[in-house]
Amino acid sequence: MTSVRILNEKSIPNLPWQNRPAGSADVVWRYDQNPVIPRDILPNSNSVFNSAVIPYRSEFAGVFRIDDTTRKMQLHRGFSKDGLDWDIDSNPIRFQCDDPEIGNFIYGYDPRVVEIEGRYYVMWCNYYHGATIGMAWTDDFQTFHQIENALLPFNRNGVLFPRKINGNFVMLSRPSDSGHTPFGDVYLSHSPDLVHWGKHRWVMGPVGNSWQYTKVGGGPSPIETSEGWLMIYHGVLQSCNGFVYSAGAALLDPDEPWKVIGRARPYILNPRELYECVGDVPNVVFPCASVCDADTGRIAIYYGAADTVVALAFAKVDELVDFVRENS
Ligand code: BMA
Repeated sequence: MTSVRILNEKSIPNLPWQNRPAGSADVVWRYDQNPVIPRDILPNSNSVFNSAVIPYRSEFAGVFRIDDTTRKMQLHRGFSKDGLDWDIDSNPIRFQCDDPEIGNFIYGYDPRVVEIEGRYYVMWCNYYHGATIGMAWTDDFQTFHQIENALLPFNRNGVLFPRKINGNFVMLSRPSDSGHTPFGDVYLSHSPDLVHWGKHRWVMGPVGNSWQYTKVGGGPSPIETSEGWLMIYHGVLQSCNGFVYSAGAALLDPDEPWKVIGRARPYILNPRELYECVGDVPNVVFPCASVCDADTGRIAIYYGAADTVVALAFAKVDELVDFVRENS
């Protein structure tokens, strides 16, 4: 065991948590009451999945992907005292935007939320002549100020790091095409102001003959540790029956985070429970948020299951870091 220090995280005494089940050796284990958010949490929700949760004013806030019963994909805010029981606004978020062309919301999905210097930033897959990375900030989860789309279409899985690195905001993304892209590598881009993005770097691609051989994409915001940035991401395998989405873990260089310093060969979570294998899109686990308690190193990972519900899993920072190092 290495002694891993967690940097830049807060203490979250009310983090949802269950110990690893007796007899299990898994590095990530599931909440035994999954799914934590049912598909019909709103009267007109078809599904709620691939959603973001963040500590907020000693409780939790979230931005949820909800597809309604017309199958429009929208983003909804929600609040919870314990990260388990959620009060989700039945009205979708209406982003304020100075530019009506950018603020013309057609659809949004797969949100991530990160706090940087006391402000909350939401990134999502946003329609602008194709899927790209939409971005907004909020101080209160009431008013959301939309800024420019970060990148050109087609792109998905925009994930901001929780702090500037060498003076720049840093974001992972996955350039793609207009469909259910059968390829995809993770790239990293820099910005001084969250509007102008450049200094693009390649981070990682698929790995042949594995659970991540078709494409990979960012997941939650990376967690900063003394051993590098702990990155949880998704990887896809194309079977004769369609895509299978699993989750993996890697370590990125502290100062030049496009450099991968470790990447576990086995997945850390894959679809095997009924709610992960049966739903609108079978065989999908898709993590979008990880909440880490600095005091204990506990992580609560929120993930979409089968494009239908939100599920929760647990891990410990030091164990995940060790897992990456021992299995790279
Ligand atoms: C991806 C995205 C995700 C979804 C996944 C599996 O391309 O659309 O929202 O969870 O496919 O359907």
